[in-house]
Amino acid sequence: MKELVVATTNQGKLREIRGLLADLNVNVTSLADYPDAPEVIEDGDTFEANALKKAVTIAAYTQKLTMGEDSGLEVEALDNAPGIYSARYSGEGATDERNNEKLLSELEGVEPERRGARYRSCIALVKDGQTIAVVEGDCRGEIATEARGTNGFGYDPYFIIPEYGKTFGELDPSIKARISHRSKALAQVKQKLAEYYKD
Ligand code: ITT
Repeated sequence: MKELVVATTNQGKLREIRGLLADLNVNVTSLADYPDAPEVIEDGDTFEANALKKAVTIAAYTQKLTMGEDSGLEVEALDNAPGIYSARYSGEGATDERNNEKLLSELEGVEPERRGARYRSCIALVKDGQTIAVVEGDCRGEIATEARGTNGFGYDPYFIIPEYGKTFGELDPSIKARISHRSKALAQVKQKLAEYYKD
């Protein structure tokens, strides 16, 4: 079976990517399957630079087709923070819970109409030092004032999709799989993967 390595340690992200690629008949592995892989230092200034760095570093190590995904939350009232720092927003030893606490405290007193935000996802696909694709997707929402629902991961219990009036924490994962930043980026990657695998 064909293998696609996803250069991630984030289980929430991996679960979504596996679900979205399920129809491709590809064995989707991750850094959990390559415990001795080099650590990727995310020192890029953009989602794209970090996604590429993850893919290039891990492709060089595995010698396999590798996907790097870098994503995050941009909040308008916070000048687009936490952005590329979303995973480590609360500093050393950051967890989803602490990141969410920090987000809420930064937005304390900010009225609903100024709580607009978007998730962004950039995905890079690399094999043998060649960049096969670099694509991006986004998803607009608003930041809630309290946690709602337990689905998803990261900031999802606070990320309201206005069209549904519900957070990604409350919405069924099948809806997130249709409209999320990651699903929009992956839809473009899937076209490249289909071409890549055609012979
Ligand atoms: P890898 O680098 O190992 O892939 P990571 O968690 O460090 O894992 P990122 O650097 O791309 O990944 O940071 C992504 C962060 O953005 C993630 O930890 C969440 O805090 C947030 N995030 C991204 N997509 C999200 C989503 O769909 N739902 C909730 N939070 C999300």
